[in-house]
Order: sequence, then C-alpha cells, then structure tokens
Amino acid sequence: MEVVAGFYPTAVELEDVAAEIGLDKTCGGRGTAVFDSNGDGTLDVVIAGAHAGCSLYRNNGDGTFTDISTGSGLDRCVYSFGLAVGDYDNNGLPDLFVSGLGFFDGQGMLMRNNGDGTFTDVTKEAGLDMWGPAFTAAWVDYDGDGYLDLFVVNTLGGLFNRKTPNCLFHNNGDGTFSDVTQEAGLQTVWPTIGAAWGDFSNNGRLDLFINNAGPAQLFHNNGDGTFTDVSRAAGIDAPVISFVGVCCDIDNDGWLDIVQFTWSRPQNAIYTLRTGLCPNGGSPPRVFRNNRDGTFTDIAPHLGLTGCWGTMSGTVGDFNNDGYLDLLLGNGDPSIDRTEAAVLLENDGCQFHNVTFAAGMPCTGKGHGANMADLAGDGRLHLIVATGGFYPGDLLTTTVHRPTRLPGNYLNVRLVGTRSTIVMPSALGSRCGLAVASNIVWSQGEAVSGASPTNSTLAWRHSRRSMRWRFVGPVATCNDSIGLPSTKPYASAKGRETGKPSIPVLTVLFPCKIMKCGSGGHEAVA
Ligand SMILES: [Ca+2]
Ligand SMILES: [Ca+2]
Ligand SMILES: [Ca+2]
Ligand SMILES: [Ca+2]
Repeated sequence: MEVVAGFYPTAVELEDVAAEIGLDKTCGGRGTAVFDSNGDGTLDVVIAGAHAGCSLYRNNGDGTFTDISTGSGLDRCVYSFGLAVGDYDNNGLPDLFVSGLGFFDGQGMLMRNNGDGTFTDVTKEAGLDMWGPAFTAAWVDYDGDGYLDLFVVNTLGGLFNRKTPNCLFHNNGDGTFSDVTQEAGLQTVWPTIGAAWGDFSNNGRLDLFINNAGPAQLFHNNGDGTFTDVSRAAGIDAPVISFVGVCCDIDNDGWLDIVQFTWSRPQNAIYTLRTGLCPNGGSPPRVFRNNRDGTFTDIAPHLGLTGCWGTMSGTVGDFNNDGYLDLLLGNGDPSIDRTEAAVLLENDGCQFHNVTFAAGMPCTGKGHGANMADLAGDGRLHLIVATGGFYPGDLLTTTVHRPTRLPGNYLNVRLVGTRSTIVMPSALGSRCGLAVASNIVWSQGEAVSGASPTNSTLAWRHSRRSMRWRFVGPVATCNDSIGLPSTKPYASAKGRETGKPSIPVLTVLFPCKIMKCGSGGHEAVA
C-alpha cells in the first residue's frame, strides 16, 4: 500500500531512545502517567497493564529508568486502563487512582504513595470500593476546598453491556470520599470513555468535558457543588466516538479550548494513510475554540485536521519548542491485527501537518498511552507511546522518541499550589502562561490519563528580553496587581551556548517552582 500521509517536511528529527533509557518493555501498555513519584525532582513513569499489573519506572536522575514495579504495590493493580495522578491527602506525595477493566468486571484502585517507591491500596478505607468498568478517571478540586475530588468515568448506556454511571466523589478531607454524583447533577446518558476538567469561563471554577461513544457533554460548574449540562448551547455535542478530550489553549489566547480526539474504523484510517484526507462521512479530530461566551466553534477543518485515525489516546505538547501546541495520537483498536502507527501533527501556528514519518517515528502498535514529557529535563519532549492491547498475545513494547537536538528555547515549570492555610501541593487545574512579546504560551496542569499533571514544559522560538509569567488556578486570584517579588527564575540553564536565558519574573500569581530553563540552537537569547 502506498502511504502518502505523514511525510510533511519538518525540521525536527526524532530518534528512538526507548532501549537506551530502559523503557522498551512489554507491559501491556495502556494509560501512562508521568510524574515525580518520589520527590527527587525528576519525572518517573507508570504504565497501566492490560494483562498484568502496572509498571513503575523510576528515573535514575539522568533520564534513564529502572523498573521497580515488583513489590511496588502497583504491580498488584491488574487489568488496569487509565491512571489519574493526584495528591488526595495533601502530603506532598502524588497518589494514583488506577481505573480498572474498562471492558470487563472490576473496580478501580486508589493507591496511596508511600514516597519510597511503594504504594498502598487504600481503596476500601477511602470509600472508593465501587464496582465500575472504568476506562479512566480524573482528579479535580471542583469545590475549591483545597482537597482533590475524583471523577470516575464509567460506561453507563451500554458500551460492552455495562450499566454503571459516572461517579463524582467528594474528598471529605480525612482520607475518605463521598459519592455526590446525584446532587452534583452530573447525569450522563451515553457510554463515557474520557473526561477532562478545565475552567472554560475563566471564573476560577473547573468545568467538566466528557467524551462519549455518542454526543460529548460539557458541564458548567455553578460554584455551589452543582453542575449544569450546557452541551447543546456550547455547540460541542455532535455525535462521535471519542476516547480522549484534552483541555488546552490551542490558540494561546488565554481561554481554554478543547481538543477532542476521535476514533475511526480501520478502512477510514487506511484511506487517510493513502490520501492524507478524510473519507466521506469520516470523523476527523475536533478542535473546539473557546468563543469566550460559553460557545465553542470546531476549527479543526481550518487547521488542516482532515485525517481519520483510530485514536485511543492522545495528548498535546510542544515537541518542536516553537510556542505552538502539537498533537500526538496513539491509535488502533482491540483487534490484534490493527497495529496502526501513532500520528504526530506539527502545528505551525496556522495549520497542523502530519510529520510522523518525516520526523522519524515509524512506530506501530496500539497506542493506548500517548504522552509527551521532558524525561531528561533538557527541554526536549519525549514522545511516549505505550503499546499493547486487549489480547494476551499483544506483546508490543513501549516506544519513546525524542528530538536529536533541542529545537528551541524552553522553561520547565513545576506547579505547587497553596491556599491560605491549606497546603495544596498538587495545583491541579492551575495554569501557567509565559508571555513572550505579544504571544502567551499557556499550559494547564491537568488530571487526564496520560498527562504529566503539574509539570509543564513551555517553549518559545523567538526570544525577547521581556517575558512575563502568569499563573491562574482555582485557588489563586487572577489579578495582575498581586504578585510575589521577583525571584531567581530557574534552577539551572542548559542548552547550546547561544546566550544566557533572560527570564525576569515580573508577576507570579501562583506560587511555583521553576525547575530549568534553557535555549536551543535556533536563536540567540536577547
Ligand atoms: Ca499523597
Ligand atoms: Ca474539593
Ligand atoms: Ca484558546
Ligand atoms: Ca510546536
């Protein structure tokens, strides 16, 4: 078969580093989580396993990894699907909710992080002992009390004949949770596969977008513990099969948009491979631009997103460090013979281009856990695709690619939240923005499966002396007049010797740690 798609020219050259860094394992790859599990400042990796326990890879401090799964406790989380990272007990150690058995009977598990490479199953004592065939889950502090609440995505409506509704669990602040789904008004009708929280109205409260096998739904957070279904008015409810939605600011205007990845049948994906286009009646991804008035417009066709892929996992990240968010799609379906290439879509600020093969990422397999993270802390985003699948014989290994050289400037940020007297280390739902000239690059700490919730790599291509940070979140006030004094903005500077980064921190509205900053080879920093 002649393949046309994926060869759009790109300046970024990727190399396969999975074996070099120790992540080239067969682990029944499903959801991936990238976070600092032991507080040493480096990012560790957890991969959920289809037919075994979860895998835990500890970062050795240099971007290489040691498999410490055995005895970690996470190896007991078998048949898992999604991973949600959140510090539910506010002790500074991020915990894991592992959703279980999206296709079969079972339940999720809350795993409390002991900080020493082990996790303890606290599902029962937390009150989360609930049967539920969940594909994923998402942490959020929806009521702003400083404690992370948990939204578990189930499949009410009949997908695989399961009838358990989605559940919102309120964190009682004492290590236990209460099911508040009914009083919150989170009624769902269609089988739900994914969920993402984001403050779409910039009012400091997190709203909920859910992906269904059918119309998506958007719930507006009323601020009193209840939600209103605004899907129809928002214009996001055209039916489609979608596994993953991501809240991000795709056009850097300070208002969160929604990237809704879609799942297509094999014949449609093959059509796209051969032509680069979407067949009649196909379902390309959607990009809902926030119109700032409660409505959204799907601008995907204008962005050149016209292909159809069987996307089961997807993420956003600026892999070429130019200030524009790019997309990574993990594709496939349960069939053992559908080994569909992951797709990398580069954003030039106006259009997305499929650069998968041109960039050198010819990996195949069921991409259940597509992720992007700076695993080595040098500004280069690693493209991680956990592969493997439904059948026990589906034994593909995780693939990891990264740029051969730093493509542009970067600043790595770790969000650490506070709230008057309550320490809220996770800062989930907060956003940070880097203003470079008139362009602001926004990033959100999110609680989606596969995301690195509070670690962000912000990048920019055109360097300026004057840059400005803004942080907004549910427990912070977005007000330019309130700021902390300027502090040293970075722990260390790396990159090629093209000049020293100059990042005056003029305004920090949300306490944070800025980990590293560096510059690439393209331009000298002013
Ligand atoms: Ca914790
Ligand atoms: Ca809460
Ligand atoms: Ca936007
Ligand atoms: Ca980019």
